[in-house]
Amino acid sequence: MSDPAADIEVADSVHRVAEDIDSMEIRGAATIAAAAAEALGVQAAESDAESPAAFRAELRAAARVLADTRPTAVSLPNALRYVFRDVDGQTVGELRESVHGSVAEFCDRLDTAQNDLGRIGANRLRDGDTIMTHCHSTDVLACVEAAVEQGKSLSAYVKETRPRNQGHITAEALAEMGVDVTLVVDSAARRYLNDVDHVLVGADSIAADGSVVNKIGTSGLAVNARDRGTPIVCAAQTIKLHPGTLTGHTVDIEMREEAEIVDAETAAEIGEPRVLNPAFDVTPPRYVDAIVTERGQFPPESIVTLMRDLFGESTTEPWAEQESHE
Ligand code: RI2
Repeated sequence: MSDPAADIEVADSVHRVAEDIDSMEIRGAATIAAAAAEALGVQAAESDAESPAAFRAELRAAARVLADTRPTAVSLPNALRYVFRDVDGQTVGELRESVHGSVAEFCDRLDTAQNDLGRIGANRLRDGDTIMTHCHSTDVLACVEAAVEQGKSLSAYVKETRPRNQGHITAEALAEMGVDVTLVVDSAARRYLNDVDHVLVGADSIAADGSVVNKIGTSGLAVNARDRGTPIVCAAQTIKLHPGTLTGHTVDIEMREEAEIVDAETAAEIGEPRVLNPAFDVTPPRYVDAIVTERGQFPPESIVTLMRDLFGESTTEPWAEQESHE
């Protein structure tokens, strides 16, 4: 039996965005969400579908290509869901317009949410405080930027975040804001936690029980921070809330290539060990002091109320519908 979905045309530029997300040229949960939404806009612009049904089928196929890239950051399917929710029209032209409108509105909301979240997170930070960061999170940086704009002077221990060293991006961004930056290897974090007032991390997904799914190494940092009595705060827009976890689904943890950890030659030299490269881990809610969103600050255990408000029980994937010849 032939697969009707295989005949559906997806724009080359959508495939390129998907490849860039997969290879982490485009990375960070919020950035991935914006890129995926914009890619749907490009699909709509470049489509030469002759019927509304064909146009919709192409849009679904484009969304599937994007959704299949990285499994952990729920901002990606949440972005696709958002765009699909508002697509409406009787003609291809009307549908195209409505995709563009929906994408623009989504990207505006992302920017506004990050600014609002930043102002709320900044209230936790006092003049002279020292933070510790893990990985690179634009939601975390928004909090620091807002605090700096309020005239607060801050210092930061920045964990390098093996294997991809996204800590370097954070170090550069914080230095540009005028923060006094110290870069440390991941395993040095505990040594410096006594000098730290707040651990600030982002999230790729937040589960209904308040667990924070974030870059590998977050959970160890949180346990150490709790041991030292240092508050750990997660900055995450509501697009990081994982609606599937309301109905018992778990969050997939992305496993990446061995080569990110050890090259083939070194692997051969050291006896070809099995290599595991999980990109994320899960920090249980008891190790998290607060989740800062654009809707306010929440204890992790109460995030479920916000999730129900925002998503209900809806976990639909409109792009996953079976294709048929129309
Ligand atoms: P923002 C990143 O994942 C990090 O885990 C970071 O904390 C998270 O996305 C959120 O990023 P990756 O894409 O949305 O580097 O706050 O694997 O920018």
